[in-house]
Amino acid sequence: MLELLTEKFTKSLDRLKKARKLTDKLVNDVLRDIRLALLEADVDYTVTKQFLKRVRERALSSEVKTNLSPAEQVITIVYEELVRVLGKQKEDLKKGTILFVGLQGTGKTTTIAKIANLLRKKGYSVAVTSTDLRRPAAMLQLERLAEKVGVSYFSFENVSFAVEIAYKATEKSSADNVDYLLMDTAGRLHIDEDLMEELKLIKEKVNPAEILYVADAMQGQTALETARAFHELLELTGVVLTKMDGDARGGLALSIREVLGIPVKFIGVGEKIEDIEPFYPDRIAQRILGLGDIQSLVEKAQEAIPEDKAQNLSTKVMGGDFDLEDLKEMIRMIRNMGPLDKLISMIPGIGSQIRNLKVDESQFKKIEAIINSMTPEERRNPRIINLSRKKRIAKGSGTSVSEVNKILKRYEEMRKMIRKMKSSAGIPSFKFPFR
Ligand SMILES: Nc1nc2c(ncn2[C@@H]2O[C@H](COP(=O)(O)OP(=O)(O)O)[C@@H](O)[C@H]2O)c(=O)[nH]1
Ligand SMILES: [Mg+2]
Repeated sequence: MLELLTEKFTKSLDRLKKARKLTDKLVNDVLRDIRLALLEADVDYTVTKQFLKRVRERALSSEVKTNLSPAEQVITIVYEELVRVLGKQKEDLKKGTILFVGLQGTGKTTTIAKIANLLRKKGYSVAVTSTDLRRPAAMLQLERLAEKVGVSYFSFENVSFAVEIAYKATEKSSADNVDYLLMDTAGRLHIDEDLMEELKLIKEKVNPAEILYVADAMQGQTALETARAFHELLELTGVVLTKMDGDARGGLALSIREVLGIPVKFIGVGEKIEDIEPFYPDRIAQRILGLGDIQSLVEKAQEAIPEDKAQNLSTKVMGGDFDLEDLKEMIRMIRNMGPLDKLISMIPGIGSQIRNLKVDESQFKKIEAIINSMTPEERRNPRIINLSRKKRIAKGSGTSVSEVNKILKRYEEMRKMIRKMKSSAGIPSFKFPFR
């Protein structure tokens, strides 16, 4: 996601880092780089122009603080302006009926399931319904997803009008005290008068708390015009950008707020139910500038690892009796956090540089298999693992003696490193993993 911008921005800001003074020429050079990067990323032309104008004015004005290096000055300004373009605060969803609209195939139905899952996990009562009568398969898709996520799916027999379903669903949701009713609508390949009329009628009938426009980020600027047409008719309250995982450019994310004045509320980053993130403009700006996204990383870690367990493990590690059982637990916790390549991309300064590195998750599976094939005694005291034990472990885990050796060696190295960290005065407290 956004790799292209991150790469270009990082490169251009690197030039600044080497400079001692902020000259007009330097600022102009950097702005030229940024301009190219933005246009290449498919950011709207007017948005690009205004963005650069603001950065230039501020960079060359007296506002510039002298206690910052030239690079820090410009990076701060670029960061603040990026956040501005992206829309400042993250916006929450209002309770009530939420209507999802957009063209066919953009990810409406999938997004409804993802958001239903998020809201349900927060403890809200959530129901979903579909007004897409033209395609029975579309209704079935949502019904299945609702079941998977564990939220109610409202369906009505013998109803042949979308507007009627919409109305009945809202009645049922107030009778059932539902906090959020997520309503799917039919999509078309292109804007179509009948469909727009239907959406307008639904809006009038159910008076939704929010109307979210679902846009496929990979469609770039053409999506901007479609979004405008929907906005003119329905007054959208927010946008969900899907398929950000596939779009390295991200132009739509930077343009839509500025051009239409509607906030991006969520981004879809994959096909699975969990692959959705609330849109935090400041975090996105940090990612674009190659500063990583530490907050999201920490939140993922906190979700995956219960506080007491992490605390326990860190005490154990620092206590010196770090055994193979602990190593296994550590790997399990890390794997719980999600695909590693996605996590790595959030690490400051590193993510953008090693984006092509494919993390080999099978390595982790192998280590787990090897540790699983050991007896509890062997895990607590790996020193007793002699050749015949190694042979048994290799056989049990479907690996080889040399692979078992490799893991044991790495474990020994880790133990040594931990001991060193403990004895060095520079590290007052070691917290696992990020706290
Ligand atoms: N990679 C990726 N695929 C997505 C995302 N959101 C949806 N999709 C896929 O896009 C396709 C169309 O999604 P669907 O929800 O049926 O679109 P709808 O016609 O607007 O309801 C499906 O194959 C989804 O799995 C996303 O954020 N990332
Ligand atoms: Mg659909």
